[in-house]
Amino acid sequence: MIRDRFNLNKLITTLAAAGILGSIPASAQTAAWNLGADFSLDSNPNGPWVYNEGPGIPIPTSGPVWASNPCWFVVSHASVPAWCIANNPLPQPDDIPAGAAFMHATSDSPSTHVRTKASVDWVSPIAGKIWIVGGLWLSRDLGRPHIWSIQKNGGILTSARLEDDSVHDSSTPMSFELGSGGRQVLVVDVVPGDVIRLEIDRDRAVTRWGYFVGVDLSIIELWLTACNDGVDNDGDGGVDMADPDCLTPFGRTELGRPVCGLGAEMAFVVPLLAALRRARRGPND
Ligand SMILES: [Ca+2]
Ligand SMILES: [Ca+2]
Ligand SMILES: [Ca+2]
Repeated sequence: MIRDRFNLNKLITTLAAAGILGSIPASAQTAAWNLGADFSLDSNPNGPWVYNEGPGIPIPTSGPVWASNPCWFVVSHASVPAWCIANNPLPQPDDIPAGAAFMHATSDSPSTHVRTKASVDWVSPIAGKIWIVGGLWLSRDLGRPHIWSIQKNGGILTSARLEDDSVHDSSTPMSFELGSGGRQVLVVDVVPGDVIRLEIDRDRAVTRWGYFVGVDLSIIELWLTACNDGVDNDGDGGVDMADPDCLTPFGRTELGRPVCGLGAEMAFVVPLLAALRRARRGPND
């Protein structure tokens, strides 16, 4: 059975009742998905999620591997590529804490995949606007930088190199906002069947070897606000997330930031993301 989807509407109601959200449109209905919270070995595809060994090639086998964690992995290729959830942290000096989703990219050796680029797909069940939010980190610095991209229906929205430099770790992942497309491309219009793909591969110009990459990935449905309406509402030249005053696409104004504190918008988003990540440690575990 597919794990119950995280109940975002319940969180919104709770936060609104606590006075954190201010006024949310009465019509606001939204949904959210999180790679780790939704992770399951029951089937692949798993709801909207598809764990791929290559583009459009779902991995057919699953079981405990890599510190006995639940993984989809390619049995005949030294258990890589793999998509997993860390019920057990990977032993130090690896940096995959309990509760994190992680993957292992392909490697180029006689026993492992040479050509394929591992990815995870989210196939949209909705028509609307989504926000892709999260980031990545290398589990260890072994001279194996990786290249990641986020794609919509095979077209690259944004891409970057995950450097082998210790800057990003599980406590400070490399935000998807640091990709080539900037922040605004992470707000995407979708119709049912659209494929949002996160592809992660070793940097083939540098290394033959893939490694473990921690993956924090959420997809959040948006309702219409000034920070996702496609309009430069305040005439400063920046539209929506390209306007520095839009901290998130939930922002209700493109005008200046609040003078102090987090502001209502971030006060909403910070607990939302924390709850999405915690959802994994619910009673289903
Ligand atoms: Ca706008
Ligand atoms: Ca603006
Ligand atoms: Ca502005």
